[in-house]
Amino acid sequence: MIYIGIGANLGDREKTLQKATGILNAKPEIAVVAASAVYETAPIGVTDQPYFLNAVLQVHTSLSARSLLNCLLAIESKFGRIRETRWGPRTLDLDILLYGDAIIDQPGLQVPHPHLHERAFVLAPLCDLKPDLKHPVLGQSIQFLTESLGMDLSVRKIEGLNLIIEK
Ligand code: GSY
Repeated sequence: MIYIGIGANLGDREKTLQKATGILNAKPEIAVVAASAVYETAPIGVTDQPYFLNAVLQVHTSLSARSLLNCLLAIESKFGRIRETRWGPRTLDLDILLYGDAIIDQPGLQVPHPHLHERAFVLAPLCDLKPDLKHPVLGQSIQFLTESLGMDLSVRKIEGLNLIIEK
């Protein structure tokens, strides 16, 4: 199973997450099968920027990891995303977190996502979807990794806000 992290901290963040999920699901080669709750999260990296909305999507796809990445980059640029500042604000961020059990280390494509195990804004929503899933490199479950971060006040689930999945 494939997991994609989705985030936004500029503009109408909720609308962006919803629209991007719809665009992804409208691709014939991709099916979004589940979406986590949406979390409001404190920015990591450059901290002097707006809070993010983050969620995780579970998808099926016939695309290779590289083709999926290219597809995600094309969707990001539709939302006016320019990869200027590495840790800076963005209208939309789409990251491949896990591509089944694949371990990939190529230019521009690292799977599992190299920061997956240390980011509450990824682990908390992923844990909603698949707590028992094992990290392919570390061998530890997503629940274990989430709990290892301790109580994290930087992420807050937004009750009642769910991404709608329509084909
Ligand atoms: O790597 C994803 C972009 N990003 C985020 C994010 O999505 N959420 C939070 N909370 N902080 C972030 N810093 C960066 S860079």
